[in-house]
Amino acid sequence: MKKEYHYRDPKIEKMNRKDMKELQLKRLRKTVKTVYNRVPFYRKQLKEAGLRPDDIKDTSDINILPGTVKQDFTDNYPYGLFATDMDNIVRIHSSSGTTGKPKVVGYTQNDIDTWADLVARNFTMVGITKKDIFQNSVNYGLFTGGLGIHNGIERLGATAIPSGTGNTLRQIEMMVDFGVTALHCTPSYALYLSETAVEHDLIGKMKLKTGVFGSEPWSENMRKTIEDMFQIKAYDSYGLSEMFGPGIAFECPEQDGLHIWDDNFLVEVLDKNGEQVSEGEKGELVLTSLTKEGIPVLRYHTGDITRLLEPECECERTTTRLSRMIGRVDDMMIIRGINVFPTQIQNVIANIPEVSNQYQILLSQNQKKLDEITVQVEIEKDMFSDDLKRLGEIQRKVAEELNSVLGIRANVELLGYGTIERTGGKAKRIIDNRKAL
Ligand code: DLL
Repeated sequence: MKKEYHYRDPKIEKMNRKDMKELQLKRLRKTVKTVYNRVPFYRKQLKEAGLRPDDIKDTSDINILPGTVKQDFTDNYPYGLFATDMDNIVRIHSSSGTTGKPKVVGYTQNDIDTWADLVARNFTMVGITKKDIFQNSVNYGLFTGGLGIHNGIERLGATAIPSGTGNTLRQIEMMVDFGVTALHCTPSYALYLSETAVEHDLIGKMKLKTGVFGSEPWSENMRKTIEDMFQIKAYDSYGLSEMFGPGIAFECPEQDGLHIWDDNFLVEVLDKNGEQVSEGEKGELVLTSLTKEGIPVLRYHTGDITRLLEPECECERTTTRLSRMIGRVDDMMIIRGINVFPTQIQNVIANIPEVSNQYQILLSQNQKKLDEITVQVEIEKDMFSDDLKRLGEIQRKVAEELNSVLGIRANVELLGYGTIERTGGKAKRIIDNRKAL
């Protein structure tokens, strides 16, 4: 018999705001005390700000606490932010940035358990049960998406298939042969898997019902495409290594915003001046961990842009709710004065049937040192690539749509179907050639 765990606690998921704030305050005070006593980096910052743990009297006092940024992880590489002896650390994950040393995160056994509970809680929310056969098609290794999701599947009691990435046709065959009902991977890999399944006429032989996708930004139109191709429901899953990994925020069956688990994280969405935005407004997601032991983190500036939604959800959960991630602060392009995120471009091309969902953005400078943007997009498989007149029409259509929806003038290049590399990891969408000049 599979052991039953109490990963699901409706009392917590639907807790009233007052009780939740009390729980958060208790946990926040404990977290601040721990980092003050055990992490020299935080102790120094708190002392410089003239703060002691007892100064935290209310969750709103969060805004007097110092913040943490990605650079602090690299500066304290590898173990400088750990709040416990290595004897208590049972696992390490790491996530590489584009420059410098990777971020290293450590987990106590309690952390591994809390994280597995969170992931299992998310899966339960979208109706996945221990009867499901769950394929995890992401890289198993230092990336948190492999073991993090895997532990959640096992915690739930579902059957885990740790298929990893690569050999896409074999992945599809496994899904058919093993009767896979739930799938986790990046949204871009989901597209590739679905294209391959359609190509080999295997969709009809699948039992897939639920897809859980995350680790990179994706658009609403891309969701529709994946759902149509696989004939499933597709849910957005958000997370980051600094806060355990996947399982931090997750959609419910309403597919209308992500629930972020207030019993584990204190959530702020801040504008450029560091002020909390109002509902509906965009800002940077800033998170404070409330239950982590290995690396508790105060006010982590995730670099992810989201919107704060009204907390009331049809599903009756009372958590803070966020829109899907719009993009990263560092991925925002300013093109002739207009702010554009890759997801917005993705959303436009996902609506044009003549082109595939795969795209790349090239940034360059012209002779006058003005920024130029080129969007490379693949024509759909069944389009004839030798009909130049038709290709010209498609090219113009993409350019016009980008112009009318986003207000940007972009060069559009059409590529043959399958030209842009498909990977099981995070897709690289922006190639910035400006730095090379
Ligand atoms: O990507 C953890 C994860 C694994 C999440 C599997 C979901 C599924 P990192 O490698 O540390 O951790 O990257 C974290 O990825 O700050 C976001 O910029 C981006 N990201 C993660 N999920 C989403 C999402 C994992 N659903 C960084 N939408 C984050 C948009 C996402 N961006």
